[in-house]
Amino acid sequence: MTSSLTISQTEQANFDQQGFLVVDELLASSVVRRLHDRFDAVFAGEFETGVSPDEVNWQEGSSDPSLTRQICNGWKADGVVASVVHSPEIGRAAAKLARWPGARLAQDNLLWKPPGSRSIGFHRDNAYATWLRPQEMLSCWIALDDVSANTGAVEFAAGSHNWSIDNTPGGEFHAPDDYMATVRSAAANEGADIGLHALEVPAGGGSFHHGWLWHGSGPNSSQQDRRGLVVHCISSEARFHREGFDDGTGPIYSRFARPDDDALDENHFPILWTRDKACASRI
Ligand SMILES: O=C(O)CCC(=O)C(=O)O
Repeated sequence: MTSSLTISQTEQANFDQQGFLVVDELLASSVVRRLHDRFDAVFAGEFETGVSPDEVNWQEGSSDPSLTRQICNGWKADGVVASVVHSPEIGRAAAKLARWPGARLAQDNLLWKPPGSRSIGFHRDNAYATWLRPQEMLSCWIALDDVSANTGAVEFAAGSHNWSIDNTPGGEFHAPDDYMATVRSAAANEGADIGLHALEVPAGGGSFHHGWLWHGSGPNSSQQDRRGLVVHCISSEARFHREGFDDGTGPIYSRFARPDDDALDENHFPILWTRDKACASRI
């Protein structure tokens, strides 16, 4: 990370109200360039550690070129991705914003929207996390290209983390016919305005967003790539919730549960930062 990420009281208050916080600079340009090379490698199936990511949803040569390219837990395959998504600074900021005693990495997400690629449907991250208690994520989205609205920027429905959470569907993630249908219907049920905010940031900048915040992204109608690296954090105290193993991403991540213990395995869900450890060693 470029510097220590501190969250001021005003930023915390804005986050509580809006459900997201924009950060101008998270990564130095030298790291962004290295990540461009690593994105080329992992989306071409070159996994330098010899370990496959947990979700390989797009590969060069065999996948639909009009879709947003997506790989989850690329950190298992690649050291440069790991060095960024294991950041204690991101973990500390996420824990502070979520008011957790610490943060673990639930999942990373490598997302690449080439020119002309289609949308990501509006969704709430927590809706996929039925297999966790607390069912709470807080995510850091890092831009690896300059992002403007026409490159398919992430769009947040400001304040929607406070809308009701009953029966929130996970939603179709890749290229639904109408990428805003879910949020429109949620806003109508709530009697609220959608209040869209497009995340327009330079490469290396990004944001933190609340796990119940509705967000998605439109097609990339520009001639530029739009790559993003997402760090989905959870509480350091989160545990498996077996009743949710069949929903959301439960079928994928419940494979890391032990038969007789709900604790999350450090090898798959590493701790990024905890208050106690920081007191002893870092702050
Ligand atoms: O990059 C995108 O378009 C979507 C990102 C997203 O869904 C997330 O960060 O949770």
